[in-house]
Amino acid sequence: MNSEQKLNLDQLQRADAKHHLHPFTDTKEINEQGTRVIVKADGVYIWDAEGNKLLDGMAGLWCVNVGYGRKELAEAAYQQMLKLPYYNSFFQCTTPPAIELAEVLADLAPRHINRVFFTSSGSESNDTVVRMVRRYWDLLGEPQKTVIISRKNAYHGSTIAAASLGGMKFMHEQGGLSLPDIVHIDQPYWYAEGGDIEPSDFGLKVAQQLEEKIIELGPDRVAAFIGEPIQGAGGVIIPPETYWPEVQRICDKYEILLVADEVICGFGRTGKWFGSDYFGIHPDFMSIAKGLSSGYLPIGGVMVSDKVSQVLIDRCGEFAHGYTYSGHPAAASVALANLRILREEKIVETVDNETGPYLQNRWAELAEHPLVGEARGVGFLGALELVKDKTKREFYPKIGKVGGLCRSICIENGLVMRAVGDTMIISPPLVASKANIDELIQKARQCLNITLERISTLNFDD
Ligand code: PXG
Repeated sequence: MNSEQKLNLDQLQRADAKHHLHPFTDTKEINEQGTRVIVKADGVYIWDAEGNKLLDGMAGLWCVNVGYGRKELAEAAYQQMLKLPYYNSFFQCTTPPAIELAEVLADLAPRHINRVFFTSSGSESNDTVVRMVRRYWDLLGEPQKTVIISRKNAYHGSTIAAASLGGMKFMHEQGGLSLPDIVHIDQPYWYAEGGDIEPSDFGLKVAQQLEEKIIELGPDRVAAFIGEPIQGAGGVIIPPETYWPEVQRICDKYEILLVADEVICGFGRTGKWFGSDYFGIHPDFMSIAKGLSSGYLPIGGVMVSDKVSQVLIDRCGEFAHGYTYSGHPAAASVALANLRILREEKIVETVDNETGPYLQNRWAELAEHPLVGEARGVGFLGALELVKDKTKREFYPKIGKVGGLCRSICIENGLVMRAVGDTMIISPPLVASKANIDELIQKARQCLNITLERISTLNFDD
C-alpha cells in the first residue's frame, strides 16, 4: 500500500467510524480496529483497500452466485435505467422486466408454483409470507389459524416478523421479540444436538416435534411451518435425509402450509434450482432473494403455489400489502440477466454434476484434520465443526473463540471463510472452478494448521 492509498484508507475508516452503523456489528469494537474496506472484485476474488486479494468463500453473503464482474448484469441495469429506471406495480400498472421475471421464475419453480410477489430482500419476503399465510386461513373461514411454527437457530431476516420467525435467541432479546403466535421447535442439528442417536433416527425425532407441537396447540390453531431447506446462517445445518419427508408428511396430514425459505438454497446452491427440489418437498410458499440477482441489485420475492394463490385471487379482493420497490424494473432486469447466465452457462448443472461433487470430495478431506470433528456439505455449501476432542465430539468451552480465531487467520491468509460459533462455513460463488476449489481447500487446511498451532500457545480452556 503506498502512502496515498494509506491516507485514503485512513480517511475512509475515520468517516466510517464517525457516521456508519454497521449491521450485526459491535460498533465500538470495529471502530477501534478499523473496518476492512472492500474496493473491487472479479470472479471469485475480492480486494480490500490495502491491496489484499481474498478468495471469497462466502459469495459475498451467500449471494454472488454467478461471481463478480459480470458485465451483462451491469449492462442490464444500465440499459433499463436509461429506458425506465423506476415504475411501480401498484394501481393497475407494471413494467416489462417485472412481467418477464415472474414468467421465468414460474418456469424454474416446481410445477405447482406459478406466481410471485416481489420484494427487495429476504426479510421482506418472509414478512410477506406471514401476512399471506394468515390472510389465506382467514379467507377460508379459519381466522384462528395464526400460529407459525419455526425452528430454534433458524435465520429468516431482520425485520420484526422475519426476526420473530427466526430462532436466534440473541436477536429476540433485543427489541422485544417475538411477535405473538410464532413458536419454535428444535433444529435438525445432529452433530451438536444428536447425542448417541443415529442421524436418521434423530432426523425423525426432531421432525416429529412438529407433530407434537401441532397437537399441543391444536391443529385448528396452526397455520404454517417455515424452514430453510438447509439452515445457512445457523451454521450450514444439513438435516438427516429422514427429516424433510417427515415434515412434509406432517404438514400434509394436518393441512399445515409449508414454507421453504429458499433465500440461500435457491438458484443453484445445492446443485438444484431450489433446496425444495433437492429434498423433494412441495412447499406452498418459497421465499427468495440473494441468488435471484446474484446480489448485484436488491430483489426478492415470495413464490406462491397455485393452491394458495387461487384462494387469494378468488376471495381476497385487495391484498393490502406491497413495497415501493416490488418488481423494481432495474432490479428485475438484473435478475433476468442473472438467470439467463445461470441457465445458458449451465451453472446449476455444473454444480450438481461436476464442481459440487469435486468440492464435497475435497472438503471431506479436511475431516482428517485434528481440529475438525465433522466436515459436511451439499452442493456449494460446506461446514467444519472445530472441536477440542473429535473422538468425543467435544467442543471448546467458550463457543466462538476458536471459530473467531480461525476466521481471522483465514482473512490474514487470503480466504473469506465465516465462523458461526465454532463452525466454519463456506458458500462460494457457483462459478468457482476446480482450480479455485483446490486453492480454497489448500488455504483452509493451512489456516486450520495455524489455528491449531495458536491454540497450543493460548488458553482455550475457559
Ligand atoms: N432468509 C434466509 C434463509 C437468509 O439467509 C434472509 C432470509 C433475509 O434476507 P435479507 O435479504 O433481508 O438479508 C436471509 C439472510 C449471516 C447472514 O450471518 C445471513 C443472512 C443475512 C445476514 C447475515 O450468515 N441471510
